[in-house]
Amino acid sequence: MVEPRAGADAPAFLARVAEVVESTARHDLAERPDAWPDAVAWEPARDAALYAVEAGGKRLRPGLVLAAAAAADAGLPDPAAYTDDPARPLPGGGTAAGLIAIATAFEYIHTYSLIHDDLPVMDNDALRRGRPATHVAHGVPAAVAGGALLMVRAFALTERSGIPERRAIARTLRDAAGVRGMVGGQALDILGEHRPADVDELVRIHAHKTAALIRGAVVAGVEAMGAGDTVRESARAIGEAAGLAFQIVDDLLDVSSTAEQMGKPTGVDAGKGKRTYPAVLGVEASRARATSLVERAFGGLQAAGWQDTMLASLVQYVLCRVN
Ligand code: GRG
Repeated sequence: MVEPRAGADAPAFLARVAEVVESTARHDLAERPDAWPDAVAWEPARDAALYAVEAGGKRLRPGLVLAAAAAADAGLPDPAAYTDDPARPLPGGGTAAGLIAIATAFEYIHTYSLIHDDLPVMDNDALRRGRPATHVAHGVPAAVAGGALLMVRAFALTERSGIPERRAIARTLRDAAGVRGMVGGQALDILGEHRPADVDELVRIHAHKTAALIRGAVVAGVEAMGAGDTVRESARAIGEAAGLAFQIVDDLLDVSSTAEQMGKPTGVDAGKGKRTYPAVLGVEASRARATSLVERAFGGLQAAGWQDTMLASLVQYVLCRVN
């Protein structure tokens, strides 16, 4: 059996992704949408949105868009080819710049969810990505509006990406972000807080709340390459397994890491009545489950012939990350 790529190159790639996502966001958010009613309302929302995007983060979701695209692009070993040359033509039509716009759209949806998740009416967290949460730095109204702005601009970026498959990608993004995905999972999570959960319920919550967007990022990457149903299904299965593993590792890091490492408070899930994998399964069984999900993703990578790609490195990174 061929060993999947070990993942040591993932952090350097994600650092490069961070640069292009931030530069795309700065350029995009500098432009005032025509529909925005007046500059008084626009500027606080834009500033809050930019503050949240520029605060950092691992940039996993945009990294997955680019890495999945590269895997479907005749197994291009290094998706930095896209970040280094935005004019690079893609096999399915469009250019690398369009792919970067779609990657940024996924980061926008993720960042909006973090802004809203931290609000006093939700998790009420004051620290995020190592900085005061957006509502702490910019006030609650601007944080709510900034999150909404990112959600809307995600679809505007997709629409304008020039990628021929952008309508299919917009559907993938919508399903990943909406009630059939992240919003639905958050609702399930909030409505059930302080009630005991079994493992099936945990999987249901996190398949929607966390895994849907990660899976969507992998699917969107191959869709941008004009992939057919078989490749799309491979991407979906890999993204689903990686996304479920990501949340388990997140829960484990809440137990084992410091706030400095994570850039957000740790050790707080239990006190908030959250249903987490370590609480339901214990630490050892949770780690074993995350490992087995990543192995499942590796099986999918190998079956697709993608074991030596950056996508494989990012899947490995999901398990080995320390923040
Ligand atoms: C109103 C019901 C309702 C929903 C609104 C707020 C919201 C939508 C959804 C919450 C989704 C959420 C915050 C899921 C958690 C996913 C997760 C584990 C995030 C951490 O991701 P990282 O570690 O963060 O990739 P960085 O900062 O590195 O980008």
